Amino acid sequence: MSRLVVISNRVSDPRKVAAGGLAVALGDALATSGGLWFGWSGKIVEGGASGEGELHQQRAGNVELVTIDLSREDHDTYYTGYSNQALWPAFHYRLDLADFGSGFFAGYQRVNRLFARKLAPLLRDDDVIWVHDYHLIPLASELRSLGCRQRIGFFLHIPLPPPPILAAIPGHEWLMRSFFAYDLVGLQTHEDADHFARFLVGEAHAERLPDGRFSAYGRTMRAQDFPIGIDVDEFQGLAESAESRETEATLKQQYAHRRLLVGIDRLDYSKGLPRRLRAFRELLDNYPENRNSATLIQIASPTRESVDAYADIRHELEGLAGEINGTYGELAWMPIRYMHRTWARKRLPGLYRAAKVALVTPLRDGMNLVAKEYVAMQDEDDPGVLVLSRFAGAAEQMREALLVNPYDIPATAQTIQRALQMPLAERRERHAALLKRIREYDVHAWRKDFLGVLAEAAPPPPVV
Ligand code: ADQ
Repeated sequence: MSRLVVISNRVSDPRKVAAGGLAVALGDALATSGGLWFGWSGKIVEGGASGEGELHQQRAGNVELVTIDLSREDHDTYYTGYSNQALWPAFHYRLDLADFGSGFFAGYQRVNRLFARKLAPLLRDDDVIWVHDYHLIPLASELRSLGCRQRIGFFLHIPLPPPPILAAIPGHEWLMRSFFAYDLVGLQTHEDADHFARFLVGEAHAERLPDGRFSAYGRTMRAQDFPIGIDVDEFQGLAESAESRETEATLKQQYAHRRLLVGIDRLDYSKGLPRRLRAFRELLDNYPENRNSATLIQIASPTRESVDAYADIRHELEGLAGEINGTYGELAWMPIRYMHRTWARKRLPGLYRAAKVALVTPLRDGMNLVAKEYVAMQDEDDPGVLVLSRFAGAAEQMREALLVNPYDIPATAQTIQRALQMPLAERRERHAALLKRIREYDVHAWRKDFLGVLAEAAPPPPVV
């Protein structure tokens, strides 16, 4: 069996709960075949030489974790700069927020080259290599230029926008060409895969082969959607933890005579949080029976705080939460409980179970695993209702949720009201259909599907 090598910006120890479902799923695959996981260590070396970094190696069972430090300049240009201020906004349809600042692009190339240079000597001829996410799009082409001939797959966790948006990215020709160094490119949704195909044919003049692969720049590559899932069993197991039970019991007692709604996100402008709060305010305005009753717990974890757009969204959100609480709050009831922190993973199931309604209303999202986690955690006999943005990748699979357009605030408020009033029989029916689907295509099925298609996408290289 070939060894699996995973490369992602950050590496997590798959044995730790905090690592989350993806790490567990990749960890499983790595542990089965014996594997290597490579990425940034999380350490920034002030004054370190750019394009250089110390390697650290650590064993976790039969998985080798190899990480590399980054100099301050590399970190600020590759990670904060090109990845999070150029590619992240552009790929989330927010060209207005994208900064293609000088030095970002060169830093991105430099760090991808550094990763390739450090990784290549650790590779075996028959390794299967799986690269994750937008930080590392050019990694395969850097590896190929060092002579690597292994099978290499790539999975994009964020959306892929339509061709005119991609075409606005300076250097997009180079970026798109980089994809052709992979044997397989995985995307979250049909829609993303369709955008990608249109771009490849229309802008990169790729030829679509009869078997569905694309040919350009002297290489062929397969691209298709693999909607990422969660580890339903692992997550349901977490619900048994003391922390989760305690959270559920406390909240159920506190809200015994009220209705609890929940939102859990990273504090990112793509998640649509200000519009969500405005829709909640509209709910209180238009449907007064919710006053003194409906409470939204909104947890927003800090992220990328050195980027201005993130500081702006935090201020906007805090202003709105204060304004809504100031207008409607009573001594014994506050409509919004807003927390700017990361919630312990072990407590999440308890929060999901106590909430009658989950609001997952991003303006654009690759998939959104919170939507799936909420469904996985519901009591099948008395499940809560998922209000889901049609612009989350998850909406393609989760048609039985109440789908909303988050830009339409009155309609969103109306849908939240419908969720709060939904009869038990309808809740059960919708929940059963959703749970069945997220169970069938969980994160393990996703991983096996991707690696299976990668194995077929290109023949193993000849052993010399
Ligand atoms: P994210 O943008 O981070 O991921 P999401 O899929 O919603 O988005 O969340 C990932 C995980 O983080 C979930 O397990 C969730 O429980 C956890 N999480 C989120 N907010 C939290 C909080 N405040 N406290 C504690 N835990 C929190 C990117 C893409 C997504 C895609 C995933 C996976 O942006 O679209 O679904 O990768 O591919």
